[in-house]
Amino acid sequence: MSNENESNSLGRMCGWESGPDPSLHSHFLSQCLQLLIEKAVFGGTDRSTKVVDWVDPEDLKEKLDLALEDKGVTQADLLRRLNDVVKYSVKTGHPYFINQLFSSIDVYGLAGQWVTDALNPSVYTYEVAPVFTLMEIEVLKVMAKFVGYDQHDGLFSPGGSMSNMYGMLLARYYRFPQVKKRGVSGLGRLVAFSSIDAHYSIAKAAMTMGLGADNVVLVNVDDEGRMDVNHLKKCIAKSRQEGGIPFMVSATEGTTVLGAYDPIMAIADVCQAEGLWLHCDAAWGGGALISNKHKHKLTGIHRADSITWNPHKMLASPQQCSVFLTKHTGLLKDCNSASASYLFQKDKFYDTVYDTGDKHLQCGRRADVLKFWTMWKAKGTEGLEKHIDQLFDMAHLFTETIRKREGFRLLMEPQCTNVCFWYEPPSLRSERSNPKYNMLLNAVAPKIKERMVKSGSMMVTYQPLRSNPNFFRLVLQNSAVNKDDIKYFVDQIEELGKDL
Ligand code: ABU
Repeated sequence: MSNENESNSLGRMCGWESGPDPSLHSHFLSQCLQLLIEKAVFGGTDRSTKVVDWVDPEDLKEKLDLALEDKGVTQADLLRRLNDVVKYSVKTGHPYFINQLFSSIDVYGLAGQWVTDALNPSVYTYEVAPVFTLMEIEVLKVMAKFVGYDQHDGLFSPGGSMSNMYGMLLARYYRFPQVKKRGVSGLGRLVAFSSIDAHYSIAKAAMTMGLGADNVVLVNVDDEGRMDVNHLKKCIAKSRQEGGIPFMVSATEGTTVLGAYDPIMAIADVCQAEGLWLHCDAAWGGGALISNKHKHKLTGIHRADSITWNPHKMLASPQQCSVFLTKHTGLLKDCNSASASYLFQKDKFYDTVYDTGDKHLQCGRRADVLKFWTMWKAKGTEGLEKHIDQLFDMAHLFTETIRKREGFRLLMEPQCTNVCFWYEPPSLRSERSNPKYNMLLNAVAPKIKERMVKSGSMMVTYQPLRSNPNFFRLVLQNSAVNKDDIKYFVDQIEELGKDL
């Protein structure tokens, strides 16, 4: 910050008082907002700026002045530190950040996030969060309509992993309600099924809930990464023969790496015949439900007993915003409530049906709904649909671009906005029959990634999968990504890798 700032109120020590005082804090907060607007929001999304200002960890520790000391610093010093936080953080809103299943800055979502933080609510009772309680009910209702549920319950949770665990919790409670009081010891060996490409949170939920990760049976996938339903049937039969008690299947709608959509209708038929709970992890691919053009990918999702759907992924709401929905009304509360008398008093002066907190695992809970509601209100459903359609259009353009470009090879036809591909440098193009070819190709993506991160030119992730050597996964949730950007990604990967 400038010297001029040092000479006004920013030059004072921050002080120990926590209450806001206009004469002490107004200018400081304005400066913080200015920093965020200029350097994080607009600076961080400007194509002429770097996605990341890479510094090795030991050097970054030095630059950040992280030590916490007895004496506080001045407001000007604090602003300098916050400036460094912005400078050295990855600009995940940048159009060239296509590294994870979240990205972009939605300004309306951000405004909602800022309002949430200024109000600092905890959404457990209507008495402390009246607006957010009603807003959650409304947003869940509209999302359930997109799913096709004719009755629903739901909640906002801190991420897709937690939402998936809610699915497993309800599945177990639905079949064995005694678990709530008596615990797991008398239940036998419960077995869940998901595909080998499912998110690791299914295994984590089983670890956390006392089932054990080995009791999540990983079902094979077909050549396009979708759950093999015949193998699912065999796995269920085998598990029963071995004394297991199958109780749920978790289908994935938009797998993390390949973006595959498991066949819901066929899986739902199996679950119906076998008496199993069907959970759909649509954390990533659920966004397609908003698009008339792409919602067919999730045909049959209304048959799921429960669903995970993360607006912070394809719908590009700010982190974090994960929704759990179920068609079984009242089950969340029956399963999770503990009736704390200091929060959920029955003799309140208003209708305590609006004290929704007891159906959650959390007590204190951030109002993740506002950022998403603000975006939706601003853009309308039509705006959200255009956003989704643009993502699929750009993923298609990228696919067609690399299909025609020498040196690029698709791993498979994309189903979602994930596009998985290899870049083969000229030196490898005549080596496909070399027994070391896969080993050599495996080293290409990590090297290109290192170069792109160190230069800050873009960020795209890579991974191996089964016998496939490391390949890139482009993934789009940022509808600011345009045709020029698509060309830039291809050119950039070629430029960084052509000499390898
Ligand atoms: N929840 C899955 C995120 C992993 C990824 O961004 O690839």
